[in-house]
Amino acid sequence: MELPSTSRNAWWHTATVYQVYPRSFADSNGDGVGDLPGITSKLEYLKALGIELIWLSPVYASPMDDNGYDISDYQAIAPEFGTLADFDDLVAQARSRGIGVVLDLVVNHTSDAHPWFVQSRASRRSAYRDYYIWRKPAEGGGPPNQLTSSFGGPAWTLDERTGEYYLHLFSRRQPDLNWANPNVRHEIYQMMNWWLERGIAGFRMDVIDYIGKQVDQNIVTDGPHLHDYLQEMNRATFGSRDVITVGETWSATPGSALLYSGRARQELSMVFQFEHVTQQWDEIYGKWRSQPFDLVKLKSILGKWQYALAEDGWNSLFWGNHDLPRAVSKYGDVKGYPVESAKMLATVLHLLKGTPFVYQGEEIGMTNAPFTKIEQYRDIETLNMHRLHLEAGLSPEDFIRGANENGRDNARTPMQWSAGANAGFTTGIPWIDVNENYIAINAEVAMSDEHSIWNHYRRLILLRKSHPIIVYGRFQSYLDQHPDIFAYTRTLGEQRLTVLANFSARTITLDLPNELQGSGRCLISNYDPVHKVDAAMEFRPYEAFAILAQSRS
Ligand code: TEU
Ligand code: CA
Repeated sequence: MELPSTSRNAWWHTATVYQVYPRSFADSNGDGVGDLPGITSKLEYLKALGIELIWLSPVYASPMDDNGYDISDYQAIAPEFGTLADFDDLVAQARSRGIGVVLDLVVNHTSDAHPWFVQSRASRRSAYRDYYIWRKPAEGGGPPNQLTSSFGGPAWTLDERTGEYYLHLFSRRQPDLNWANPNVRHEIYQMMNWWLERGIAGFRMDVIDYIGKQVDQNIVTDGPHLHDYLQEMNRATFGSRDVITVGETWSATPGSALLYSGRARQELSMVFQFEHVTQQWDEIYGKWRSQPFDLVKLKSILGKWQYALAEDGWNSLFWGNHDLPRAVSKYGDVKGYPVESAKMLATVLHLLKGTPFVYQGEEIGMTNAPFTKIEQYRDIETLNMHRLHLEAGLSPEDFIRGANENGRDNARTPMQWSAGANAGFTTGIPWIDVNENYIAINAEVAMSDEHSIWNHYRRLILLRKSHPIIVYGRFQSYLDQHPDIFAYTRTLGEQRLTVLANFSARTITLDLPNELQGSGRCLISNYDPVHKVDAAMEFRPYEAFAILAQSRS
């Protein structure tokens, strides 16, 4: 079969990636914290699901100010997660099951406990001073400029000892590295090679769109040297190896995504783009006051990305991760149609062109945990915002309501393995409360039920491996203005795949355009199989299905 030349020959085009948040995945020793041996013990589970890659959120040595996104030693494992031997064992055991391990590369910043920063702050003349971003106070005192931290407050902290401010775009315990310094870049590349030598399958790159920042011009994302650095990194590290790389880029546009993932450019395999996430945020309060869900907007954004990266570049596909609300809570219907809506969301996403990412627990329909008080939260972002928003006059109840919708911890509760104590996650006291719905929603129940969300994910993951049209077919959207129906086709050669989904809890009847009508083989559906699309179709609540047909040429 003739495949589009721009997207030929990458093994990860047919793979589905599973994100493990180690702290919450599986605890092997009863200390309440998930760990590497815990992950290794669940490889059979992931293999059964059809997963070929695991993206591990950070497991490096860390004071855990931001759950490991603050690294104090890039070449050591945090003791609570295990040892390097445990890591090597995980990689080997995963490989023997055809699963690769992708590490989270957090190199925009380190922990303030990293030896580089300890030396950097010791003196203005330290050899490491220029590893970070130091500036004199503004004239008349105060921070050098108005840049703010993602976790609230100024992005600058005054270090008394040397009388200068250092930059931290996240917590004050996450000082930003100075990528303009070639020594910094060189040390990072060496570290990356050290991990590549250990047999990892690639990197997910934390806020990688920040590394070209030019703080004196107030430029944080997409700085002038960003793509030079990525090309240099590619040449110095993974470029010669067959690995997968995905950049976390909140600022990405279809245009910049082509720079990151264009085939000829030798940068990354793909990026995570967040337009479909941030379209729901408030202009001033961001995610802490979200806007009502708008399917027309969502379709236009996802469609725009499908069209833009059709010939070159590559899309990532995801609904959730450890920073975002649970997909079914955000876009589905947890109260009325938890199973139907979770399957619908999976169907729509996994049949698009790109590489799908599943966030742990999504495959069993885990929901945002309903927290009632701030004491249940652990996340630095939520705790900081709580303080700031209450100071600004918000009521504690209103804050908790917003946090339940979009707080990171509500989607970071332990993986629900069984109906046993603590959902089978730990024999000890979990580091964060288990969602109380684990009796009904857990992996054990899900795997034994042919009609479960889990089995629906398993089928979708398998379909991608066996149907090139899902991997490479040309995307075309329909019914763009319809408020409830998501409709698109994929075409490849003589084949045509029609995907139709009802994003609402209502029964929707509508006249379908000619191009969507016809009959074929039902590849997947969340009600009974549908083999034929008629002019007048009735969609049940959250119904979604895909029909494969020979196209009319
Ligand atoms: O996230 C980047 C990031 O911008 C998020 O913090 C985001 O702004 C926030 O969750 C939305 O309110 C990455 C990691 O995925 C995240 O877990 C880390 O906290 C952050 O970088 C710092 O390393
Ligand atoms: Ca443990």
